[in-house]
Amino acid sequence: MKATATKTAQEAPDAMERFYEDVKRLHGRALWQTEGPSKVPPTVPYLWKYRDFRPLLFRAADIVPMELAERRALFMANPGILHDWQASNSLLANLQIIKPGEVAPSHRHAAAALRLIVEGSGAYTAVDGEKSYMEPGDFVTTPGGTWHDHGHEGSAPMVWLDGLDVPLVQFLEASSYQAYPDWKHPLTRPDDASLRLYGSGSLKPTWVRHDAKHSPLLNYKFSQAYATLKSLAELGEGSPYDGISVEYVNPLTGGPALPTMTCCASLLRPGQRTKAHRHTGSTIYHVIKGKGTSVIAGKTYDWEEKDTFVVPSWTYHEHQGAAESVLFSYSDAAVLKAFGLFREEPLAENDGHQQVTGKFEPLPVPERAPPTQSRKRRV
Ligand code: 1HN
Repeated sequence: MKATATKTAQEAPDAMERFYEDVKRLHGRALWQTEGPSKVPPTVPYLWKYRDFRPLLFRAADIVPMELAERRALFMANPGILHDWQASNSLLANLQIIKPGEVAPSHRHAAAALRLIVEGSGAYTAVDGEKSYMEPGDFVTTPGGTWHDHGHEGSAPMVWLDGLDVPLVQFLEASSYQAYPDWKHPLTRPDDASLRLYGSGSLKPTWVRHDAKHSPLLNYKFSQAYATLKSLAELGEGSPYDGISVEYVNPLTGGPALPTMTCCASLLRPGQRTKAHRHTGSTIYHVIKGKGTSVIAGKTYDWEEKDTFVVPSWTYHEHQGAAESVLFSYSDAAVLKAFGLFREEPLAENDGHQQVTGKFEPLPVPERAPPTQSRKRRV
């Protein structure tokens, strides 16, 4: 008996097979059977062209009634994630169209949402009883758990990008959804009240209280963000990796505007090229203005105004503006930073990678010991 117990896996394959079967029967798994954390992430870099999506959105506006859709939205689905409609492992990105006179009904969900306005004006998002009127380039928040509906009081269809943390919330099995019993939640506060209370960023009204985890500001106006970026551009190049880049923050705490999503606007001066780096967290970029190129994992993506693209976690990327460009981005970095999981590193010169020409030469894979039977995936 003693001799059998000290035999290696190679010497006693039948005993190992029987052992694994016994473990599996109990819904157990031996740690050394799995390949551990080396799972390849499914998110792949991808660019969605607005010029391809726009005709589909307008067709949807013609043929899909609001009563059927609730939100007339087309998802940008990552080609690496075959089983779902998500843009990355943690984030959704979709384009939504609303026609003049329509109201998309009130509902609330645990997932947080943001809007980045793409075209049109005259529509509002109402959040917990406050209307916020939206214009192109505005960044509008719908924090998790808040009642929200959209209505359009303008004269031409309006389109925006929705960004949501739905896949993350689903992964945590923390999802919830509730439709408002009537189509429209009542209005309880003056229009754009949060903008008037908190829009200055540095002057805080002394008499109001806001204890929620999310920013009290519902609309970060593009006019203000752009003026700030232009003024900062006069000071220099900004971040080596993102250009002249600002984060949309909670004016009360300096933290992220939404607890789960880090949202930024970055200006690239004409011809400005950033250095390549990689960091944890998947990021969705949307081109508010301009045109240029990003090199992601060694492949070149040519973007123009209103396009959307995704940079997966831990993937080298760099940007170059062919004209003055403004990129909006949202990522799950807020979550990673809160839990010590955010890591960042520049593309080191001479480390075997070559990202700049669009060719990607990965580091030589270090020699590893050949897998023994005990390291093989058996399930
Ligand atoms: C949602 O509630 C909206 O309220 C848009 O406009 C897109 C995608 C998935 C789940 C909920 C909205 C959404 C969504």
